[in-house]
Amino acid sequence: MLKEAVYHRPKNNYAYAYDEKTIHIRLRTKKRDVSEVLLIHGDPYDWEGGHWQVYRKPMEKSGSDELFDYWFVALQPPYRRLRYSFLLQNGNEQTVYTEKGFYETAPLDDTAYHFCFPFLNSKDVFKAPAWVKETIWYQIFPERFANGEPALDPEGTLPWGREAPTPTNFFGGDFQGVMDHLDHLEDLGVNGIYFTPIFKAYSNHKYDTIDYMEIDPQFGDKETFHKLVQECHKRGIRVMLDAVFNHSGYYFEPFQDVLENGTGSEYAQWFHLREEKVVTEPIPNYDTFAFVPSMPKLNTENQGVKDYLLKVARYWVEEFDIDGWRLDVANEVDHAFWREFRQTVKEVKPDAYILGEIWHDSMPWLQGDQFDAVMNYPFTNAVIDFFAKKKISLEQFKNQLTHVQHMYPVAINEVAFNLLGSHDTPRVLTYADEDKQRAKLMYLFQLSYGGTPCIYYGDEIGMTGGEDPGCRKCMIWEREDQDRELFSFIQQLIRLRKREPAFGNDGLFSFADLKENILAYEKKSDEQSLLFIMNLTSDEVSVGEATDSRVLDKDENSFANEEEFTLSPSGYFIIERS
Ligand code: ARE
Repeated sequence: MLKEAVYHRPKNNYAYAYDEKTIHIRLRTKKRDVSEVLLIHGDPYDWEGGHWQVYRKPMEKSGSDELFDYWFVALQPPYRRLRYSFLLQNGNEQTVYTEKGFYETAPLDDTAYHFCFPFLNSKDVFKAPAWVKETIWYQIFPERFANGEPALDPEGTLPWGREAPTPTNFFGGDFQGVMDHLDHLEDLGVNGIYFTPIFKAYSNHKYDTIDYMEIDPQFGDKETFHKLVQECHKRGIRVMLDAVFNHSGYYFEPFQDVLENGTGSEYAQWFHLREEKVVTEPIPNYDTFAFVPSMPKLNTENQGVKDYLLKVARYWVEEFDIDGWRLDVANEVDHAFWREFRQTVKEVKPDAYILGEIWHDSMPWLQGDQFDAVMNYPFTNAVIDFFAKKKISLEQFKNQLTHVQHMYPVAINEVAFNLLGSHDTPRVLTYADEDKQRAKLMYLFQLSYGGTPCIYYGDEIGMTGGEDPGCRKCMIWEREDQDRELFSFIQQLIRLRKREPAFGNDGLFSFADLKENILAYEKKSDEQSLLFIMNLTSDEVSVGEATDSRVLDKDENSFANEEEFTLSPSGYFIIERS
């Protein structure tokens, strides 16, 4: 056994409270190195006749990545306290892994040897809003969704969709446009909208805020926004806004003051200035987002900045009843600020969703005191690299996805924001070389996976587009130019996710080994067991299955008996096992 590969550390993703009664424990071992793991556990104060009362519970292998196997067990300690170690076995080999190292047998005369989960305090349980698990998001880039009120168009607005998007051009999308098309969203079946920024800003993307307390005039006013939120809520659609708190825009008043008065400005401490006089060229002498001079980084340690931004955070929730905040460049802002942010928002609306934009491992922000979830780009990358770019093998895909699953506690995975693309990436169909069948398999995978999936506007009707700004084309509203077949396909998947118990978060995901090069995975809930099979090879493949299974008929949306399935290239089956 390779002891060097064995790893466990309480809290974080290895030992955490799943709910008020349940503790989840995970262990990592070298891949295929250990055949059985038992959790040796007990209450630290439970001694009888000089003997510590311990119990053994088998752990299950919950998955493997490239180098490691992961083991899992859930338990409900009666007094909510736990000391534990791991008994690892492989054939005749056996070792006990404790907090103090490895032993031949468990040192049961002293609980100090063992890993410690001191107490399951309710307050520490990670609790994301329950509704998020049932939510299917739709991301709208407001400038490009629909122009419903031409009177608001900024100067130089171009005719809708007539030209390619550039970093600076405008097409006049607005709130009225969104309201005019809520039927489209309802028809698709989504029940959450994530809007990229809507506050007064200079650019077309609005990530360079001028005033966080105002709606950008090209979109409408507060009244229109209020109406929009209400219209969405009437249809059971939640609304999430983008909070760009890492930096302001160039025309944000405090920054204008700083440009004029340098370190003498009353707002000097709101930013990170490096010299008395502030210059933007050749490179800015103040901190910015990336090296973008028009995005000066805000000093979120400064009381004035904090007061202002927290007021903003509260205002839009309290006055407009929004349901969530997506936090831009979330990992470049200090943790203390986000803790206050969470308290502020949850005070007004306890079940508001707080979603950080972080593309990397985000455990430090997901301890329950800052975010509810992050944009799950590691999921995105694995799916894109496998299905669309064909850059990684099936084996590598499984490894990567299993790795992502084990990066976070289960409760966090259930609300992870699982996207295939966004306004920052090429579109799904473009990534897939416009191979629609492949794109369909990606949607099938995304929508049958846990978490909270998000569809980027226009992807559902087959829009294409490369890197920013290519991915920000105007939404196509002429029905004859929309791919309605793709729309129906995604609509159907959303229906299944809502209807079939194991399709969404209630189904426990696990990969299945069916046939080489065939992607197969199971989703199991108490009520249902579904098997998903996809053929990503360029050959026809036949796959056998028991006759008492029911196959999801793609056209009629019903189940029928089949004996053996032939999968064409990019073909798939969803089977309900009885
Ligand atoms: C503009 C140009 C781009 C150019 C960029 C940099 O359009 O072509 O590359 O400038 O000079 C907003 C606008 C963008 C605009 C940008 C700057 O939407 O169009 O780009 O402002 O003016 C990292 C961050 C992540 C960030 C991405 C873009 O970690 O937070 O970069 N995403 C948010 C928003 C953006 C927004 C901003 C931040 C700024 O979602 O839309 O941009 O407010 C790797 C890294 C990640 C990296 C990721 C993408 O995986 O690990 O850290 O994300 O790639 O680059």
